[in-house]
Amino acid sequence: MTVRIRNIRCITTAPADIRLVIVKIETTEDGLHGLGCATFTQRPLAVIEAVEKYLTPFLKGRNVDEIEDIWQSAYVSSYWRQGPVLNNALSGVDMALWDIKGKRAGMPVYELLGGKCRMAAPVYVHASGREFHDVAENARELISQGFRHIRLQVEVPGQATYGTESDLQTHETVDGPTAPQNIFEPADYARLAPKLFEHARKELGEDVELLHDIHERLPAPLAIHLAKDLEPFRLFFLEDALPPEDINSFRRLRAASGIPIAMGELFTNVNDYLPLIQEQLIDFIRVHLSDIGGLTPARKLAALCEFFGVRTAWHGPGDTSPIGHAANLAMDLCIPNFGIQEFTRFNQATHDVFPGCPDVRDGMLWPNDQPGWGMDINESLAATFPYPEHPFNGAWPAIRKRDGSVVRP
Ligand code: GCO
Ligand code: MG
Repeated sequence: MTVRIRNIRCITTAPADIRLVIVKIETTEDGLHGLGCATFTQRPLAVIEAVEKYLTPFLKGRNVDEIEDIWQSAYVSSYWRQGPVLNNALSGVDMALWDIKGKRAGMPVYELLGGKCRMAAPVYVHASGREFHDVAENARELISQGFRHIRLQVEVPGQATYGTESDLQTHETVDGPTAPQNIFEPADYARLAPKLFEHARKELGEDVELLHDIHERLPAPLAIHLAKDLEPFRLFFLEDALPPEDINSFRRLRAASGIPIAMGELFTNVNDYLPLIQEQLIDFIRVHLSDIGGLTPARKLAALCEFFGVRTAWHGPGDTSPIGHAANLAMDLCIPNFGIQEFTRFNQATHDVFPGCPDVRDGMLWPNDQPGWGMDINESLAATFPYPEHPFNGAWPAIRKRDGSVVRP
């Protein structure tokens, strides 16, 4: 008998103090529901509106089996498309439908996609600190826990540096460029980062894979310089060397340096990946699944990358919900061109709210092999973790140079 969408609604929760949005699809079959990640942590309220005011009425009554057609028709139902709000809304629905399909088949989603070609997904985790010494100590601790891939970030003294505690969300209390509060000088950072890796290689040796995220904070000439300066330290990859607005400069970066390049967590239009893949200007594709519209577009991109020797490194920060991590993992397990999985460990509250969270062991993420995503959400517990107070409902704070000009995130 045809199973239909009975209702689509959003569940908000913040068990790790990060605003998550989960989409729940209830069906006409008793007890059968699906969960999807629609987390756009800087604009969660806009996503909820997009789901509940637009997709819910549009999709109520649809046959849950028709994932591709639901994706295609919902995608164009806004006429203008490919932005993070609508893509996240669509992702919530898309992932929830894959979850339902898996449950109906009695299979984990990776079985629907062709089955495992690896038993678990090697992950990278983050080490950071105020001084080189702290970063190396944190990395050493992670290595002792079995991790083999570590991303290193160090604070530029006194500056709001991505990936470190100094980047905490301080909000401007004056407007405009007159009195910058979160100061960041790209050139200071570009001089410091190679020294961190020199120190880390001395301290940690050669047997660990090291990664770094520029987080789009450098203009192209500085990014190219940094890429060259980092070459001796044999990085696994260098991430977001340039902002999405500057993808043309990847040709210059590629020509100048042999460093492995990862790019793409900020793209929301899948077509932006095409020149980078076709021209082999990157080695790893970074995709925040919910920001491009879910599993349906992501699996097509992964297949495209396979033909160009580009490997995957799906985005896995704390603002990917556990459902989003489960979707990342499902793809990691069944695609041949998997590269690495970024992973942010779940705290106990997150495990409690999302029973079935994938498990990390021996530096790898393991599925629980249950149907669908193999996960659920405890809604009454989720409700006990409301969004933390925030003057702008989660917005990213402005980072500025000393002269007051805004620096990209
Ligand atoms: C990463 C990312 C994140 C983003 C965050 C934005 O590589 O993990 O850059 O830390 O900054 O997801 O909300
Ligand atoms: Mg990043």
